[in-house]
Amino acid sequence: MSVSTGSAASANASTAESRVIEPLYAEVLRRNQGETEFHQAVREVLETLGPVLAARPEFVDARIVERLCEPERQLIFRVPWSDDNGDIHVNRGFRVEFSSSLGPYKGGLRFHPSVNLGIVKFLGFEQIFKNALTGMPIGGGKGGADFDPKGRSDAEIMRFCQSFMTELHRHLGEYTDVPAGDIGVGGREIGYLFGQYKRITNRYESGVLTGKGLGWGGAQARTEATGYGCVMFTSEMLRVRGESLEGRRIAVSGSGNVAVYAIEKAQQLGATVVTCSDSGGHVVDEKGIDLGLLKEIKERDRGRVSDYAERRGGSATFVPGKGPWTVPVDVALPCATQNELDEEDALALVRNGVKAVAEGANMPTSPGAVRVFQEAGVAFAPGKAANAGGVATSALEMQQNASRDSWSFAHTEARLEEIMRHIHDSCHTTAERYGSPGNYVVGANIAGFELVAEAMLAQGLI
Ligand code: NDP
Ligand code: 2IT
Repeated sequence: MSVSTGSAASANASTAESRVIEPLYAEVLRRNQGETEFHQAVREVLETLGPVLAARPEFVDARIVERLCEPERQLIFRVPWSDDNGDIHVNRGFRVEFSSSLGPYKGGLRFHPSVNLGIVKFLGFEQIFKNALTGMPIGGGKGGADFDPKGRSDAEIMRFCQSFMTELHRHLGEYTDVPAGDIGVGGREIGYLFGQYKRITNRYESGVLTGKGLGWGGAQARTEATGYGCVMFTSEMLRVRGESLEGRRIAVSGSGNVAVYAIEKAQQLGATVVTCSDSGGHVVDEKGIDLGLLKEIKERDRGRVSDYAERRGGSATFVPGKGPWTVPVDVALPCATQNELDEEDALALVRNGVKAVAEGANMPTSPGAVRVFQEAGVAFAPGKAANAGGVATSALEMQQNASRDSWSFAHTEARLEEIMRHIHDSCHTTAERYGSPGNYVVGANIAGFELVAEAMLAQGLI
């Protein structure tokens, strides 16, 4: 495929924008009212597709973008459960099966009180392009519930997961739809969900869920993969600029699965992570985060980062109520949740000399903040590229399940590294090819879109 360059190309791209993209976005707003995060995710992708639609009119004729903005299937269901006192609660469960062009629907489940249809759709939409970028045979989907796991006992979590799966199981299958974890869903929840799926279906179908325990079908390095992959991607961005992570100061937000393993890999590569956070505030530890202590508090005790400051003693302070973005650092890795880093935060980071920002979370950086980074020449990696290591390793887990095999940690981590390098390079070269060198947002969106669009064209009007 060839792409025309120069002013003719940009004129074509802006024609495609006004003829195709603007009316399409207006239609997305009209049909999905109130779903602000979904609007934001769609807008960010549409804004970058002008050049590829100008170069490939067959994508426009086949209405690929319109079809991609409408999920293939959306499921919403009641999840009733009883707490330890016997009181009954009713939550709302979701699974949005967005695109199966490249493989079975694949994407995590989020349990958080903020979950609603718009959030699940934004996550599912992003997942289509992210999963395409991995080069693995996986389509895009996402799900979850507006259930708040905080403060719930193991028995309550188990009953909730069982009720959730009692409804969802009929829509899943290793060739159909394969969920995994996300916010509020980790190894414990995947265990309860898998157990209930197995019981209802009477099938030991390992490949129906990923993020399983290592003794029963889980993959080495899946727990670490998202955080590790995000740091590997950052390292590649710096390498292109003739720099490295060694000796760098890093800010990580969040202290969950993605954050903890981003910290671990950053430390392995010789960087110092000086801050991390949770929804209560952030800790600053000038000696560098003590990862053993953080894991004990977060993974064993399900505690707070304020406990970290207390237990760490002298070197750490807890700052309640705000994110970590005013701490001077070279690299920022937002690894908590959507829209957690706004324009003001971005300006503070730029003032303090930040060189690279990579999204471990999904859409943590507001559109205004992305602009601030790009205008300041900061290397910026969008989540659909930088956090794709998690889902890529899920696909490696599915591969092992399909062949009833299990690989070593070193082998799996090496595969992850290869995949992250491949994603980096395809974003980088695609951005260059379409006239936006160094713009990883353009590169990720177009590279992911091209793969999905080609498959949709080949598979006919479905
Ligand atoms: P966890 O539940 O393990 O951790 C989430 C962390 O983010 C916690 O520290 C939590 O703090 C914080 N957080 C959540 N919501 C908010 C909020 N509204 N405001 C401030 N802080 C918040 O989730 P993960 O680490 O798995 O997920 C983090 C991000 O990474 C999400 O955006 C997720 O979609 C994305 N992601 C996850 C992947 C995975 O494999 N797990 C793969 C790719 C992306 P608190 O405990 O106080 O709520
Ligand atoms: O956002 C994500 O990519 C995830 N939560 C992981 C999805 C998966 O299927 O591993």
